[in-house]
Amino acid sequence: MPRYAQLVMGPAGSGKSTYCSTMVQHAESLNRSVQVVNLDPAAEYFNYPVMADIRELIQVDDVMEDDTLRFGPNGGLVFCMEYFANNFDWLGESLGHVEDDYILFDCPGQIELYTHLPVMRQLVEQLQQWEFRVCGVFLVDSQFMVESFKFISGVMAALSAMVILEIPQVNIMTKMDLLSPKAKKEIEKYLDPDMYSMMEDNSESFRSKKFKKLNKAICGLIDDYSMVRFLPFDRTDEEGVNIVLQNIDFSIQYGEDLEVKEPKEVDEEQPNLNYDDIFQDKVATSCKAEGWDKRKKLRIGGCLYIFLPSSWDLYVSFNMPAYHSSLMVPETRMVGNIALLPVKTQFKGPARGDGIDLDIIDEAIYYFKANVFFKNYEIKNEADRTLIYVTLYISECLKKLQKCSSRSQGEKEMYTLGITNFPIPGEPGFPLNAMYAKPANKQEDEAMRAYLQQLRQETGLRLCDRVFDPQTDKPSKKPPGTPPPRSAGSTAPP
Ligand SMILES: Nc1nc2c(ncn2[C@@H]2O[C@H](COP(=O)(O)OP(=O)(O)OP(=O)(O)O)[C@@H](O)[C@H]2O)c(=O)[nH]1
Ligand SMILES: [Mg+2]
Repeated sequence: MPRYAQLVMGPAGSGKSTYCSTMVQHAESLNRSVQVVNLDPAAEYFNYPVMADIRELIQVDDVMEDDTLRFGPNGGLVFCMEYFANNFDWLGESLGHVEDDYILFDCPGQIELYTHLPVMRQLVEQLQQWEFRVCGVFLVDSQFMVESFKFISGVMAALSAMVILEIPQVNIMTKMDLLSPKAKKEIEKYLDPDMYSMMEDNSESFRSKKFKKLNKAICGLIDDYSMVRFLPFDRTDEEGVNIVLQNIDFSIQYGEDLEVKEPKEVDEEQPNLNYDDIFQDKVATSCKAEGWDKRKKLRIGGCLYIFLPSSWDLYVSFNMPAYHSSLMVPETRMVGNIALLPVKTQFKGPARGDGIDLDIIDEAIYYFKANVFFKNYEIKNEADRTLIYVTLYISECLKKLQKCSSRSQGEKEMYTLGITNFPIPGEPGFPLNAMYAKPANKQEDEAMRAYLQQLRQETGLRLCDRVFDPQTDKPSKKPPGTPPPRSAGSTAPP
């Protein structure tokens, strides 16, 4: 069984230790066990129980007081970390070997560790030998990121760690709770940055014209390869903390065995079963057994169910026919076996379709109520796969939106969810791998990610239009989509 680790990195004071204690508390609330190892030999205070502490091996103060070494604080720390790299046995003994364990490593803040010193890379390799799947979590303080040139240097620091460590990395902007409402609005554009337009908008804030070309080249490189994105982290916002944890879990495939269950075929031989009871019962017992906080999808004997918040009243009859997309035409582009259908949207991505009347998101919203609870949905063409993806995503959005008290809060939630790094077909966390083909190559991988993100962002925005009452700004609680009054099996929306 694999083991899981987060390497919590970032500049001094960026909030690494606070992040670790917030994550431990959050994991406890989910009934999950997450433990922390302090790897900062200069740490004076942290607010979490440690399973191991590097200061038992070596401390910066002792090194600085040593008359033969004569190090200052920074040199002393580097010495400690090198000593640590030569004594990984100490860590191995402290960690022991527990299957399925999940450990956060609270690292020191010296930036040299993530730019050119080999110790963090050696640590990663050692952890991998001990069967850990390691995710880098790079923290930057949001208060220092609200200006373009500071942002670019923050991005470069994060990139440097990515390049050195060569592991999945999730970048996080911390201390979001400290930003003023104006700064919060401002920072949104830095989370998933469009570097070219940032460069244009802020050209006067770059101090020297001399470096304009260089800055432009760096911005272009970052933008072209979508190399750095940030997730916001507000320690007071439980939902936001959960999004961060989910992103990291996806990147190290934590819980891949927990996602979709295939219980025994029960319904075929027993035609008079009460499906409602089976569904409720299965959801309740599975959620409890796995310590899940949700659960959204569940398979029972070949049927896919999506669990929704009860307040949305989205239950539809078990025998409701499934509705199919009418948008498949012969020249439709594909990514994997998903139709890359054009979408009416302002979000960037490969499928901006201007002037089209009805798009796949319209269809998915329209048929949502009917399709969300379907039996044996038969995929008739590649556009149906796009439809199913959007349908599943709508159910995720509704769970979030029902907790939002205003449209602006809803839009914010939808933005964050839209840019979340969900797994794509072929990756272990993707729930419908049996029906979806993984991308054939790197280009297709990039196109698929970009398309699915574009779909998510536009879907979230359109749901806000439907969910929030323009008069009261409150959720209207009307479910999106109503099954059209037509005969079973009909496929085209009006
Ligand atoms: N309001 C607020 N304060 C935070 C947050 N995260 C950290 N802080 C504060 O920022 C300071 C530094 O936080 P730490 O968690 O110690 O940062 P660190 O990255 O571990 O620092 P070093 O280990 O010294 O590099 C402390 O005073 C924290 O209370 C946050 O999300 N919100
Ligand atoms: Mg710390």
